[in-house]
Amino acid sequence: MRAGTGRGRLAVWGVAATFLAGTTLLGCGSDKKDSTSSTPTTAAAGAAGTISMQAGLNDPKDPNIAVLAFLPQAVTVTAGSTVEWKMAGPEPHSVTFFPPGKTAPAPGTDETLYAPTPPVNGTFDPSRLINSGLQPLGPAAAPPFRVTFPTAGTYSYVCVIHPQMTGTVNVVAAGGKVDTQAAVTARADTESNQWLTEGRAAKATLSSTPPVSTKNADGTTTWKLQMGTTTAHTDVLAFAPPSADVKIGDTVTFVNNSGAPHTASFAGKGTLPQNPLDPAVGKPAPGASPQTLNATDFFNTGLLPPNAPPGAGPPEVARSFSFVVKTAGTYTYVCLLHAPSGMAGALKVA
Ligand SMILES: [Cu+2]
Repeated sequence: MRAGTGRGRLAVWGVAATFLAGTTLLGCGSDKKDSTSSTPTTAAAGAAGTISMQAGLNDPKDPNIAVLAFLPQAVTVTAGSTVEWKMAGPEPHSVTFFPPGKTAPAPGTDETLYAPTPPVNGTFDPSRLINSGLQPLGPAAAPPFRVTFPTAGTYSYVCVIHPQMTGTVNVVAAGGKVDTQAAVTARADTESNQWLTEGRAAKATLSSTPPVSTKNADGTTTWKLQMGTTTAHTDVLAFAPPSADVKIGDTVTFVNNSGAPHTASFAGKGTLPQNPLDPAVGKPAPGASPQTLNATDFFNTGLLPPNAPPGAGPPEVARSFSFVVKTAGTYTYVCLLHAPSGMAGALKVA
């Protein structure tokens, strides 16, 4: 139930790179050594050129913090110019322009959008879907997604798995006032710094919030562990607390109050599914709640759905998974979707 309907869809929703990709940043203030804009294009007014920007960003100081924004949010270019979006990862994103009369469906409801819509790099046509698909889907940054805009107009786009990620390309006739690459990079820096500050503050709050515990009639305790948090412009991909001390016989409840789907998955002596599309990712450990933590085999909450729209998601019970811990030990776990962003934790049972 909790992860039943739409499990397969959710599985691809949070699709993530298998390894932590080395991030190459376009406009991150925390990484001033900007590899992509060392030679700013001086796109003089009226001249068509290529403008380079960034789709999303993981904090170079803390990969748990994923900026959910196009950097910068808006660009203005001359008709005939090309805009390229860098997809550094590890969190995947899309650059998707919907044709008139169509809007982005709710995340996870149309898997066809996760694949690119050919031609992947080409000329913008406002009458059709222009879609990068989710990128990157592997350990390395994806090649930039490029679109050439022949006609003046204002064109909006979104990321199909992060509805809060929206952007605008303003295309003006030759001779109009347009952005230089330097201006675009500067705005990307300003915006990314702002969102990183927002995400870091949210993580600090999440990390400093003590776990909620409830005393049970039989003397045991039920511990509620949080799976990430979400702000207007970021996802914090971290468990809270990252390491929890509990006693044999206690109950642990993972609850997802964030805006992204998550799992808490224990490898035991086995191995974890590496591919977020693996059906095992979405499959919770079988049995009635609360289950018992299996100390030796793969043990999974399955995909717990997000509390989205913020605060108006499914009831908490549908976003939770509970189990009793009966064997002493230290048990590490990860989110199978966000392990590349360092989403991991430990339970210490004594
Ligand atoms: Cu996750």
